[in-house]
This record gives sequence, structure tokens and C-alpha cells, in this order.
Amino acid sequence: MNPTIAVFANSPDRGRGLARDMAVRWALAECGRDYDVRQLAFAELKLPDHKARQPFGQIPAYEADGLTLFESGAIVLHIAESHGALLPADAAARARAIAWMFAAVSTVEPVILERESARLLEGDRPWTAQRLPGIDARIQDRLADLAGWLSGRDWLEGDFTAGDLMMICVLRRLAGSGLLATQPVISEYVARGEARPGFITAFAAQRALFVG
Ligand code: GTB
Repeated sequence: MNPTIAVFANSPDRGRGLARDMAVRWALAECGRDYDVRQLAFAELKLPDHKARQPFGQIPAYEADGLTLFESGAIVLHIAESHGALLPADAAARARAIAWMFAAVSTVEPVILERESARLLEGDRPWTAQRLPGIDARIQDRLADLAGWLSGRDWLEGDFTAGDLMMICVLRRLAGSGLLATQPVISEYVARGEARPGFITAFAAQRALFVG
């Protein structure tokens, strides 16, 4: 049976592949795996039925072979491990790839989310204009360090791994901010990810659900 991913029925990202089901779709596409989707309206997210799958009432959730899983990073790791893909066989190299998955969600993403919260949730507050330059500076610091690591490399550790997949999904949330373009090494890295057939397949599937 195909795995099932819980996704937004009509994603607020307007089909730009920015919501977190994208990482799960991309991982499955990289593994050549078909999947079904459970489309949820916003109101359905917080109902007990969905909270039994995702305790915080969010997307994505993943169901396969009797397992129900939440947290996009954990789902991607599970997909990689169960398909023997997206992670190196060598234990040390595998640990490094997994470290980059954590780096994506716990070192790079928080400053990006801080920017989104300031703009989208507190955009009308008087302090937001004063906060944004500091937030952008913290993002620039992360991007500069990441660019330093990626310089001369196509991917974070040798071949493309789940670490790259998670990192590129996180970085894509800066689309439209102008910040990615300040580090060509990073914008080229993101473009390399977006050119992968698995990304293209996943993006098209996510976009197909957007009804405007
Ligand atoms: N840590 C969890 C994970 O990685 O799985 C976080 C999941 C999460 O944040 N899900 C969001 C959600 O369900 C959707 S993806 N939110 C509803 C809620 O919390 O009630 C985040 C997202 C939303 C919208 C855009 N966008 O419009 O561009 C991009 C990303």
C-alpha cells in the first residue's frame, strides 16, 4: 500500500512548495515511491481525528505500514532509512548527513521563522520595523557560514543526502526575501536542489492542489 501524507487541501503557500509536506513529498519522489494524500482544511487540523496523527494539529503527518509519524524531519529520516536511500551506507558519513538535517531545522530555520513571524504575525506592530534589520543580520550570519561550508562543494557531504533535502527546503522559505541572492553559493545550491527530478515531481504534485 502507498504511504499517505496529510497535507493542506489548499496550501497557504499558494503552490510554491514552501509548506512542510514538500520535504516529505520530495523524499518519497527521490525514492521513486508513490503516495496518497489526505487533504485537510484548516478547521480539520485541530480536530481529534487529525491530532491523533499529529499531536499539534499540523501538517505533514505520515502513515505507512501501521506507522503514524509526525515532524517532517523525522518523516524524511524514516523514509530514507526504510528505502535505503538519501543517506550514505558508511556509519560516520550517515551521522554527518543526519547532523545536517538537524542543522537545517534547529540552527538555520529558527532565524528564518523569526523573520516570518515578525512580518506575518506582527507586521502591524510598531517594533517590527526596528526588529527586522537585526533578524536579517542573524540570517545573513547563518547564510555566510553555510556558504563558507558549501564553497567548492555541490552538496553538504559528498552526494546529495537527506541533509541537503531538509536544508534546501528550509532555505527556500527565504524565496522573495532577497537574502538568498546575497550569497550566490547558496542560491546556486538551492537551484541545484530544485533541478533534481525528485524535486520537480514533488513540486508539481504540491502545486496541483492549489486552487487559488
Ligand atoms: N515542526 C513541524 C514539522 O516540521 O513537521 C512543523 C509543522 C508545521 O509548521 N506545519 C504548518 C502547519 O500545519 C504548515 S507548514 N500550520 C498550521 C498550524 O500550526 O495550525 C509551515 C508553512 C505554512 C505556510 C507557508 N506559506 O504560506 O508559505 C509556509 C510554511
